[in-house]
Amino acid sequence: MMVNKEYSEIDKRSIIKQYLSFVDNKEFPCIAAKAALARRNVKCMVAANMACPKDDTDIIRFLNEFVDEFRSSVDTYHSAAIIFAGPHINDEQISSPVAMAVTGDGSNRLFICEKEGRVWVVQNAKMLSQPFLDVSNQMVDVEGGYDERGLLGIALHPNFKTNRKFYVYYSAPSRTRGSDHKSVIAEYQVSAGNANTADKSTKRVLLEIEQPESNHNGGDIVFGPDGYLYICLGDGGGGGDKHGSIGNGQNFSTLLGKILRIDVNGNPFSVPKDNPFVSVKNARPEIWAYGLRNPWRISFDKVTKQLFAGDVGQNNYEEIDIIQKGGNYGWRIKEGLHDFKMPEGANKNNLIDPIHKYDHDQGISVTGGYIYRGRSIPQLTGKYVYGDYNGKMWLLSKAGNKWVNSDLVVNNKPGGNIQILSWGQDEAGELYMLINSSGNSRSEGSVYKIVKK
Ligand SMILES: [Ca+2]
Repeated sequence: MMVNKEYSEIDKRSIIKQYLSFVDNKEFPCIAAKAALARRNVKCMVAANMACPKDDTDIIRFLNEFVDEFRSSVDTYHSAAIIFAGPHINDEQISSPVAMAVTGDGSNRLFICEKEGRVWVVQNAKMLSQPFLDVSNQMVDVEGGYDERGLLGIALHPNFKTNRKFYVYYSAPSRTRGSDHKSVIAEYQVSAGNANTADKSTKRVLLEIEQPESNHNGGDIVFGPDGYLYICLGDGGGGGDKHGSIGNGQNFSTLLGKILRIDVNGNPFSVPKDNPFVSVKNARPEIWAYGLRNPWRISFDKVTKQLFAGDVGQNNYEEIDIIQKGGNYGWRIKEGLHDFKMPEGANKNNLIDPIHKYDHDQGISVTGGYIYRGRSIPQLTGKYVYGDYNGKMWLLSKAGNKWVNSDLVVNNKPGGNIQILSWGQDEAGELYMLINSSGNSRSEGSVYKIVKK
């Protein structure tokens, strides 16, 4: 079914109403497609041929054609999910909150990582006065404003409730020639006598990765539903994946430009036997997926168990990927869907395209989020909520085998220039947005909960 331009001057809104009423009457199963159309009936600028779609395939094709046409003809549209942010957890003490973890022990505590090296506990929307952990003296000096190094990730052991173990990713000084710093994955335990303090004497280093540049460090660490730890590493930085003869993203002998999967219950860790490259010669066995530039924030959907990643682009395209075992996500062969710089000998077959990409007229650096699985905002259920460093927020809705993007409209979004640094998800599946607000002398960090209006 084609968008019919002959209709472009007639009452477009009524066409859409007819279409939706058809959908309603037939109890059409494609709820996502219907919702996507509904969101766009506020300002309709295109007409559509109203021959009735007969099945899911038709409605999805109709929708995709409609959406493409619509996007090129209209500058604003509205999301069905009208929500707002609050309560404000903290405005004074946190600077650059970049990661959040929850315990799963029913305490509803949030562990918030400050890039400069401290972890704070938030309980009942109040931040405790003493940090849970401070690793700043083991780190490189990190700028509070723009610096891609720092305390970048935290993950609590699946058996945290009984073994009190957790893991952090931070940027430490390196004496290795050619290194700017090294990424460290370390284990700690919570103090036996105080659930809100880490015992620094329990530190155990699992992995150290030399970093040739200060940027593109990935840094998110997340336990999968399989109990293994997934670790994000960028391509080594510097721009254009320029290190080595073929860059790092397509090079199996380095952990850079990859998502790793390890078993933390080893000495210092072990590699799961079913990792995809364990029997490939000269390949690092920790690799789970490759061809990534700077995976910045990953998450597992609580229901489908799929792994979502935001992969930060070079100069033109940001992307969202669903990460599969052994998958090649294309960098530096491609940036988004477009050719970038083909490394000699690289395999350009079987690249996995992003489920969504956007141009740099929309944003500058993607911040991967979560599939919403909370209860308080049913309109968001099953949708991937994410954002950009420039402060924009979107959601991706699945329509057939495609993901359709729309603006996430937030009622009382914090004012001024905000940078979305990260997202969090609590035990109940509710979402949090971790931001910096610039404009002051120091970057002020805040954590917002996304709640229903
Ligand atoms: Ca890619």
